[in-house]
Amino acid sequence: MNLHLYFCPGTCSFVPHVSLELVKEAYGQNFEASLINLGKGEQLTPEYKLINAQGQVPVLVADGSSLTQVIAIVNYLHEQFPNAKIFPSDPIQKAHAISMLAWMNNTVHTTFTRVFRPERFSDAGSKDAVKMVALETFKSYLAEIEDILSKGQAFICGDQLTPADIYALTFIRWAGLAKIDQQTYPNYYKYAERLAEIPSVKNIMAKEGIFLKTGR
Ligand SMILES: N[C@@H](CCC(=O)N[C@@H](CS)C(=O)NCC(=O)O)C(=O)O
Repeated sequence: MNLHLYFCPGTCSFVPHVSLELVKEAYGQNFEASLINLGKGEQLTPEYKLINAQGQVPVLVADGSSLTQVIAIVNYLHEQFPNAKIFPSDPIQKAHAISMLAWMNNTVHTTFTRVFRPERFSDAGSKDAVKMVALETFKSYLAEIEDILSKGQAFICGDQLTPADIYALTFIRWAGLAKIDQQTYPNYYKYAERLAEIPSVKNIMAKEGIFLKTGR
């Protein structure tokens, strides 16, 4: 089948990018990946808007059908390629993993968007305040993740890697980019180091040209 991902390095599209690598490892199913440079506004071109009218990455075009939203994409890949073990096969464990992923996507991520692009959520006079409040809220979410990981489990939802882990890795990278000291979260950082050595994750980090350590 034909799978084509539109991604931007280090953004949330990293999550389905790693899922596609798991599919490739398990099934030998290749995928194409096209880089959309968000910094240059390539997500806003008329050509890209035909692929995703919302002007965002990720998009997965699967046999001509354009899928958007991280959760929908990774769930589709899991259903289509169960042996890639993108989610646990047990329904309740899978539901827990989707719950964690949804919190990351609709709460943690959207908070960080206010740190990175406060001008979209404020007028000129309130931009710095919006950014400051969002930064503190984002840190509180990082602390929640640190708390989960301090309990000694291998992955955020137990003993299996899920897309929530890849999102967590994305957030600790974003933390460094926002000049938050990544070492404030020692269990989280050690876990992220371990994740970055998993072959599928390592391959996609190399392909996107991204590193765990960001900021100073
Ligand atoms: N809820 C969306 C979030 C997508 C999203 O926020 N993508 C960001 C990159 S992390 C983006 O494309 N931003 C471009 C822009 O906002 O101009 C999803 O799950 O796909």
